[in-house]
Amino acid sequence: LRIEGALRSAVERNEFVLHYQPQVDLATGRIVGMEALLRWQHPELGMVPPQRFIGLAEETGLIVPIGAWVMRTACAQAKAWQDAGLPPLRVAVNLSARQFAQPDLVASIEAVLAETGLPPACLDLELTESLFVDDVAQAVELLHQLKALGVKMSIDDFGTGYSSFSYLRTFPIDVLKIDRSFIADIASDADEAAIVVSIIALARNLKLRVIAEGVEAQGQLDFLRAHGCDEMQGYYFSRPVPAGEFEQLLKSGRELD
Ligand code: G
Ligand code: G
Ligand code: NA
Ligand code: MN
Repeated sequence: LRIEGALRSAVERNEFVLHYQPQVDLATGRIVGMEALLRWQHPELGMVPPQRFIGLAEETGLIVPIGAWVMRTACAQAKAWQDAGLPPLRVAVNLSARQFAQPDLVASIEAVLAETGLPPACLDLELTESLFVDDVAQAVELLHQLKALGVKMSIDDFGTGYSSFSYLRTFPIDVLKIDRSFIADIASDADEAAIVVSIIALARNLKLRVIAEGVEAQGQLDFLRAHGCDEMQGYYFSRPVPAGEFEQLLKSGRELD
């Protein structure tokens, strides 16, 4: 309860920050995107991890105003870096079920793009499969409306949810993000390896880009490269970092080797 009250006032009190984690192209070694990840810096509780408040924010509906703040802040940041002459990046923003169910979702994203001036193709919406199960027809319609804005769409945590291959045909998505639980043991476990190889093949055949999440080790990277994965995200290259650090990373021109 205490945490709910605190969460309620966190937006006005400016207690949220975004950290950014690089997404790296495996062919060039360059940073091509970033995922915006929400952090709550409470004056007394300290840094509250998302696992402790995203669920509550979701239940209480507070995720709607918080999510709107995330969207605005991430798009404004991406545009500011473009304007500063840094190489244009895609910014990925997580959408929760509550946000997905808001009747004004499309209009609100359109407004953020207009307000910030970020090219729509630079915004990537991360969706989980669970968003599609309730009403598939309505989800398809919504995705088409989002697609019409020119934004990109990714399926987050791919393979862990209600993976139905039929929606991959009908949904206008651009990217599959392989859940990190599959990446952990790819270098040693034949079954995990087989799953990852199959997801990469599936993405290729459907002309989707594929991003491996949670890459922590050279062996995982070698495996993903050998099997034609497009991009990686994970501690091996960088943890999610505050905007200032991310900017330094961009300016340093550091590449994955
Ligand atoms: O950020 P990790 O660094 O700990 O994130 C933990 C969880 O919180 C992940 O499942 C991630 O998708 C979720 N998360 C992080 N930022 C956001 C956000 O801005 N919106 C939503 N809906 N979920 C987020
Ligand atoms: O659910 P989603 O995929 O949006 O959340 C991303 C989560 O994964 C965040 O909590 C982020 O901090 C975490 N993460 C990012 N890279 C790594 C990694 O290499 N290893 C692990 N264990 N977690 C990671
Ligand atoms: Na995500
Ligand atoms: Mn994920």
